[in-house]
Amino acid sequence: MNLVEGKLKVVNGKKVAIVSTRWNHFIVDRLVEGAVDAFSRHGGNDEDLTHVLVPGAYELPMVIDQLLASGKYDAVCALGAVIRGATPHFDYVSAEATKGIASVSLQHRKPVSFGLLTTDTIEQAIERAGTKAGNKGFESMTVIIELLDLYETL
Ligand code: INI
Repeated sequence: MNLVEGKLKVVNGKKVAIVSTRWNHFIVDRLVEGAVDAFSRHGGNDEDLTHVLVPGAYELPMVIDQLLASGKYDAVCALGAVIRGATPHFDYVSAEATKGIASVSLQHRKPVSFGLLTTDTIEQAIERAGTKAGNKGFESMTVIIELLDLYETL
């Protein structure tokens, strides 16, 4: 049996963009720190990493689309936090962001990881941003690193 899998080592020269939201920046900035940490600790060079800020999660897909259409990036790590609170806005924003992120990845045939927290409370988001449930930004970047290597093989 042939096993095909990606290695957890940054493929040399691959350009990665982190796209993160200003919304909930107190939490999302921790995800960005985790993603940058994962990139450098898996052998990535600082000059191969670009950070792009967008207003909110709703804008993630359209900006990722622009970045991938430019041909300058091999993969995108999308980071944000949509927190339910007391508004139905949550459902619209999180649904559009989720669908859009999956869709741009398929459309451009490039890895885009889903580092968007969708939680009921701020506490749940904080738990996933470098406290008791780890750091989803770090995890999202390790997914990108694995997929870049896997796509090279495929
Ligand atoms: N954007 C977020 O990234 N997180 C949220 O929790 C959020 N809530 O709750 O409304 C949010 N809304 C803004 C939205 O993403 C757009 O930026 C805005 O609607 C303008 O298009």
